[in-house]
Amino acid sequence: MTKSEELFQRAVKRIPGGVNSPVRAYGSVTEAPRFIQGAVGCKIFDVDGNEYIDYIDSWGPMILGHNNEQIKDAVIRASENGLSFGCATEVEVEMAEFICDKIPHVDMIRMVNSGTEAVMSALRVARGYTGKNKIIKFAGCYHGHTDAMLVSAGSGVMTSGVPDSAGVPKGCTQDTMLAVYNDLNSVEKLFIESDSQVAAVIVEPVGANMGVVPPADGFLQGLRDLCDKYHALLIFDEVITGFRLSFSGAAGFYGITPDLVTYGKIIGAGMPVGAYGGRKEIMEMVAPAGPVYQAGTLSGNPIAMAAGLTQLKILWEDQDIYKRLYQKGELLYEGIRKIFLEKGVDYQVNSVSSLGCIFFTENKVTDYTSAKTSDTAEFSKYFRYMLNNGIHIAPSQFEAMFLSDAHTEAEIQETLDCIEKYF
Ligand code: KE4
Repeated sequence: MTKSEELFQRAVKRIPGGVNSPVRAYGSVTEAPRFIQGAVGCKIFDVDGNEYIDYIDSWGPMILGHNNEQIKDAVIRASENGLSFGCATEVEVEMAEFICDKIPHVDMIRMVNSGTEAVMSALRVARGYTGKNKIIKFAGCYHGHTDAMLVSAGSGVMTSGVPDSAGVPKGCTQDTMLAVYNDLNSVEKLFIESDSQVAAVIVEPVGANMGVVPPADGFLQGLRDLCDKYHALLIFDEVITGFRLSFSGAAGFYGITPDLVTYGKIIGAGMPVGAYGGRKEIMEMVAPAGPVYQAGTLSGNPIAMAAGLTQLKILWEDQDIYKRLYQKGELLYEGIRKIFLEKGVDYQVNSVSSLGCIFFTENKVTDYTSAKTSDTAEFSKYFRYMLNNGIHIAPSQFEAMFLSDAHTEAEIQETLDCIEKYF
């Protein structure tokens, strides 16, 4: 028995499913999860001494690669003053100023402790600001596990959400309406049906939780126009794309201005940080400045701020990283497309810059319904082959591969060689 297997046997006795977040359990790929000892750069090491090229990257935060020296030093230095005070600190002001000075559509920002908290809070602010209750989300988009967002029908448009988790009362999702990603008509239909009672449309500007689904040309601008037409707020959930596609995230990459934006992952550099921000007149609704309540014991934690601010400063000062990430993405995903072409494999490869994935379906994947035509059993076989050949990808067909600045051409070529051998 491997140490990972032994740890998993112990874990399942004390932690639901043996993990602290479901996807880590490898449930859909019928393997015992690898327990990780450590990581550096683009490599990750499990407790049995196996080394992998890592494309999970902690689900996105490790854009510079694991265990970055400057970030580690900043955490150690900050921890020498104490771990948490529950009081205002200078680094929180520096973090807020740094982001607001550099991202045009963020006048004010509030730190929280996860992407879920950022989304939950942004939805509450949108409702408080507009005085409306309805929220439009897209089937297949994941915005964390706040009750109102645990609605994601497979196909078609539903005009009122049906919870897809136990424990979520209908009342929590009755104001959540589901549209079809990349289908502006499905969105306008909901605006009309709800008699313009929509507070906000929330969208992953690049779908990355149904696998990677890029926005069709005009989709994001169309959402912007519909929100203006029906007086709703446009919320970009940039927990994955924020500071990844550009320093201003997908908003900067595609040139679309959201009213509110949510962040996670990269903003904390691996420490528990989320944030939401936007126009001043909206954000001044948030307590104690305004009537929308939101709070958090560890929000703006000084150690987490030291880590996140250090990472953001590195990204800001070396913006060539975004070109490097784009080029690495082209190398990897175009490389896979070339292999499929040569081998007559008719699976799909969707990508946007450093984000991408293989869909095990011959259908073009443009939304949740088409994503779900993927053969997850075939994916599971592929996952196990890659893992056992030293390539660590997400244990689910409906996740993204994450490239970091630490991945070099050598690792990308090693990955392509492995994929070529498999297919
Ligand atoms: P967290 O609460 O997990 O920090 O963020 C929730 C969230 C919100 N919005 C988007 C677009 C997200 O992708 C996420 C979380 N992403 C998943 C990966 N698909 C986190 C991994 C996990 O759940 O363990």
